[in-house]
Parts: sequence; structure tokens; C-alpha cells
Amino acid sequence: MDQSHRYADLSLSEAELIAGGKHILCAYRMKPKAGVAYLEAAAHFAAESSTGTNVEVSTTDDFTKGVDALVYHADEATEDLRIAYPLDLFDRNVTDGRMMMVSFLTLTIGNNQGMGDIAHAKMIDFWVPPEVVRQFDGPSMNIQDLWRILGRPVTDGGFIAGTIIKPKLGLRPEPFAEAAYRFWLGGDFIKNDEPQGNQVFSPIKKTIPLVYDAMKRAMDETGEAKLFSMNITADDHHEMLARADFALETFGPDANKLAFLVDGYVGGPGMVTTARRQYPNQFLHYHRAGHGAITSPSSKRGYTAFVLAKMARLQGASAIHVGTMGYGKMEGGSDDRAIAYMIERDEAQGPVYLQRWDGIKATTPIISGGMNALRLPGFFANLGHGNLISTAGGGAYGHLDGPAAGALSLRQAYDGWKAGADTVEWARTHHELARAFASFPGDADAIFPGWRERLPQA
Ligand code: CAP
Ligand code: MG
Repeated sequence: MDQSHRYADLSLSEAELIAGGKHILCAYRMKPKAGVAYLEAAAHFAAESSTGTNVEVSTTDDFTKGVDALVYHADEATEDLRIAYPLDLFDRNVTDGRMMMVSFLTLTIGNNQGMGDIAHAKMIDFWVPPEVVRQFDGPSMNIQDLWRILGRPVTDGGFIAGTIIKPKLGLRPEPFAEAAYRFWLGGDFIKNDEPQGNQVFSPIKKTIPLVYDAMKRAMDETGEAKLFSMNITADDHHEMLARADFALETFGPDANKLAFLVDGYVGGPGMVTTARRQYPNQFLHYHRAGHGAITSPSSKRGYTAFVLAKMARLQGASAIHVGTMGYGKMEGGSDDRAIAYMIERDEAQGPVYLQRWDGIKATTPIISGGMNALRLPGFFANLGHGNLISTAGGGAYGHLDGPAAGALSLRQAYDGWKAGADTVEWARTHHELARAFASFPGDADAIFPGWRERLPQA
């Protein structure tokens, strides 16, 4: 049934919709099934994403039609489909009237993902008006709060050298805490790996006190503050809170150095908002494990990593993994810097929309995934700055001289880039960085051909 007479209005002006501020705009790459007219498929897509279904229903009245989602742009040749969603469509909290991300997802990327007349559709960008920015929590903490704790300037406080306790799983409490202690002797920030939690061989009630003890010893020995990002991911809200509350109690006077990590993609928006609202004084670390199922360029459904990061900032993530932009082990390319710019700036251009953030706090980019000291300089050059957290697991625990040396090599790589130095030249006077060449010779050969002659001491 062609519903384009109701769910499409190609006369609508995107500029006027933006100026009006009464809609959320979503841009998709949509292809209909063979034999289905593009505008008919687009209109059905908008119907299923708002007030309609595949047939007219007798209960529809004029008010209903007033909150229809409307296709305002549809280009079959480029698969460019853009839909305006009236703000009144979206669910509001009974507790405080705020908007919720799960409603955004249910409508804009819900049933429309499995329709019989749509071959595929993927959201590549969305735009929210100032009113919507004001109806979400936004970040309460970000890297500036970590710089403050580290005793750095709260503007341009620079690179935070981080790691992930590796191996990913299989360490019992004592070796886990020892691994943390050894990294903290050289680095700033440690996170749980995304699946690390309360495994039977490393119960939180035993591991977390040992981690805190390791942190205190490392702080005493280095004279520097240290940071730990603890995974509180769980199915049950009460379980999440039990983990977080235990850790806060354990860290006591150093609770301000404790961040909470949530596996936000697999856990879903409810988990992110629970952590954001229950613990507004803690840095909220959004790990996106699993996102590749829909964000990968090989997926033609779901939404992009760019969209995921925008949603995370609205919800209030202090930081989110943004990928390594072609410099690490995960999928990505240099243009992914647009993801970092969108979450850290007060105004940024997305693939379709210019988004203004109305002065809410930035969300900090976290780069992780196959990173080490040798891969960092190219990453910083591509992004244009190093005001971020890098969590390098293999890049620290794979360093020949141990994790503290691995941590120092990360910092030295940043310092060298910041100084505008040639990395190999800088390594000649920075031992741990030089040893990173020997630790990761494959990367060294690929990124710095001829390094061996210039770094005989590596
Ligand atoms: C990296 C990592 C990260 C992913 C995250 C891992 O370890 O801990 O979770 O790379 O990817 O489990 O692989 P390494 P992204 O540093 O040892 O590679 O940041 O793209 O979400
Ligand atoms: Mg991991």
C-alpha cells in the first residue's frame, strides 16, 4: 500500500525543520526490495517508525496524523533517505520528564530494521534540536576531571597513558593486582577488559581490594595519582549497583580515582543511563564491544559508529571508544576522526548534519585496539591532538621490558609527537620508546622502515 500521500512531504525544507527545532532528523542509507518503488518503501519505513503500519487503521484521527514521521528527502540513486520525527513521538520519563535513548532507538531504528519491503537501511547521522540536548543528561564528568586529579591543566591537559589488564581473562586476584601495580609504575589509567567482572576465579570482593592496594602502593612510589576504570556491567540493575557501591566503599578516600565502565552496546541504553544517574560523580567509561555487528562498513543495517558516539554523548558518557582510525587492529579509517570531533566539540559537522551541543560537556575519545607506542604518533597526527585516553593492552603488556616500560613508551611517543620530533630520532634518547621498536618489530618495520640502522640500541 503506497502511504506516501501521508508519510512523505518532499516539499519540507531541512533548513526550516532545523530552524523550527520541533523534530529529530535522521538520515539513512536505505534500499527497498526489488520491485518496490523507492518513495513507497520510504513512506512505509516512516509509517512503521512512527504512527503507522502496513494498512490504514480505523482508529487514526487528525491528531494522530499530526505526529506522523515524514520523509522529507528520498533519493533512490544515492539511497539517501531522510525522515523528520516530531518530538512528541518520543517517550518521556514519568519521574522527571526527560527523554530516553531507548525510545529514540525503538522508533528510529526499531521495526524499520526488519521490514519485508526494505532490503536494508542504516542510520548514518541524526540531528537533535537544542530542546532535545536539554532533555538528555549529557556528561557529568570527562577528561578534564581526570586531568584535575592527575594534577594537569584542565585545558589541553594532554595524553592519558592507559592500559587494559591483559590477558583478557584468566588472572586470579593476586596476579591481576600485580599486573595493575606494574603498569601504574609507569602509566596513568587502567581499565578492566570488557568481559572482566566477577568471574569465579577472580571474585570482585577479593580482586578490587587488592587493586586498590596496588593503586595506593603505586601512588606512594611514583608520587602521582592513578586511575582505575572498573567494569560494572551486569544484566541486573541491582547487580550493577552492588558492584559499584562495593568499589566506592573499597576505594574510600580515593573514590574520585575510580571510573565506572559499562559495555554500553551489549548492555543497552538503560545500563548507560543507570550508571550516569546513579553515579554522577564518577567518570562514565562507555565500552562499545559488539558494536561492529551493525556499525561495521560491511553491515548495511543498524547505525554507524559515528551515530553510536553521538548517542553516547547525549546519554552522558564521560568517554567512549572511538576506534583507532586505521592505526590500530580494529576496523576504521582516518575519516573516523569525525567521530572524535563530534563528541569533543561544541559544534561539529557530521556526514549529513551540523550538530550544535548547546554547551554540554564534551565526551572524551578513548582510543584502543592494537595500539602501541609506534602506532600513536600517526594517530595523533591524523586527529590533530592528543587530549585523549589511550588504552593499550598488548602495547603495554607486550613491551619487552614489562608494563611500566610499556606505559612509559606510550607517554614518550606522545611527548615526541607533541615536540614535533621524528619518532625514531626521539627514541634515540628515550629508552622505553626505543625498546618498543624491539618489542613490536613488525609494526616498526611497517611504520618506520630503516629504523634498525638508526636505533642500534633498541
Ligand atoms: C584492546 C581491547 C579493546 C578493543 C576495543 C580488546 O586490547 O581491550 O576492548 O580493542 O575496541 O579487548 O581488544 P589491545 P574499540 O590494546 O590489546 O588491542 O576501542 O575499537 O571499541
Ligand atoms: Mg578489551
